[in-house]
Amino acid sequence: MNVNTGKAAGWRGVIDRYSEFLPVTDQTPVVTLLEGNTPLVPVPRFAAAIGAKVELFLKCEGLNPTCSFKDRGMTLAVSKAVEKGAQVIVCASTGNTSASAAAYAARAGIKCVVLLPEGNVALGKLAQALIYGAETVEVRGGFDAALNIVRELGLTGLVEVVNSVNPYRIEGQKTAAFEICDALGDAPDFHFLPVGNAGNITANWKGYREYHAAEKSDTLPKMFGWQAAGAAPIVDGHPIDNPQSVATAIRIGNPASWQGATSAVQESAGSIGKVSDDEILHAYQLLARTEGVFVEPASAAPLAGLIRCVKLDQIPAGSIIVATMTGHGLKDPDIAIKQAGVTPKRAEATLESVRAAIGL
Ligand code: AN7
Repeated sequence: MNVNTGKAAGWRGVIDRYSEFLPVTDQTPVVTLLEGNTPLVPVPRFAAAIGAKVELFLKCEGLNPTCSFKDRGMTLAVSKAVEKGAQVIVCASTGNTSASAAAYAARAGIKCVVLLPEGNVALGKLAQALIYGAETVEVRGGFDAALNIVRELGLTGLVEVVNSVNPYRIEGQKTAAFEICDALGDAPDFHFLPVGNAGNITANWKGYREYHAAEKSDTLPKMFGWQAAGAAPIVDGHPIDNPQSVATAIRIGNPASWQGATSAVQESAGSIGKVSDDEILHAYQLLARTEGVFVEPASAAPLAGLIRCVKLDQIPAGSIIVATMTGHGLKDPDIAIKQAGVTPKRAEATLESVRAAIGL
């Protein structure tokens, strides 16, 4: 079967689609799982529920091959690693980077080593690293300590680091901004997204600027980044030793792309704020119930931030807002079950018993 015809024709991943903006040549061996091309979903019921008179769209990055935005950067980082002959890639991760690295390494037929903060990685993400066959090491410490070890491992020259300190990660991730502009016909007025290691806010802003410079869009958005209150080094102005949040993805105390985040916010006249775990979980559940969109807790941070901005009347009516939903809700089933706060009702396998259980 020719995979370039029939059902498989069309989308061939972000490197194929946006190669003119990426550091690739005809010689680059493209390692892809056909990531990108994610839906930009309008969510008017959620906007109404929070009293926002805006046009709100969610860039649903949980619909990538490993269910997070990380695949955009990983396709490029792994392709470039293979191009230069690397045999082993390595990363530290709160879970999504490791899931993505493990998948793309499997796809490329190379080895992958992931360092995870012990006890603080959501179940779905751990399952991914293990099933894709990555050498998985739980480190007794947080993400920041694990990233320091990975940086040192990189200096040995024996492995290729695929954390976002690898510039190809940022290059690949900027394609999300291209897709948003292509879908809307221009940049939105505001772009809201969660901030952990700060690679994604850096990447999206780079994407908007490059598209604008190439005259593919006429405007630039204001970048609004959101950290979890217990893990908000950029907002608080100093690294956090023991970051805490229900949103384990963004439990990061010393972001690698701190400077990139600060520049994005300053250059775009945006801001970085912090939201509490309660605010995150409220937005998380409200989104699921008003729109049927299930994201992981970290992705709800920008929605919690939007709720706050609307209350403070900081968003002009009629604004076009995009919020990045960075990861799928199924990544972290434990939190969903806990937050829902109910267990299934029980019934005998009879009509009467089920009718009694549901009160119908
Ligand atoms: C769902 O996987 O850092 O600010 O090691 O998984 O670019 O770090 C994950 C980060 C937001 C923050 N939402 O993005 C990792 C990791 C989700 C995430 C972020 C992450 P950055």
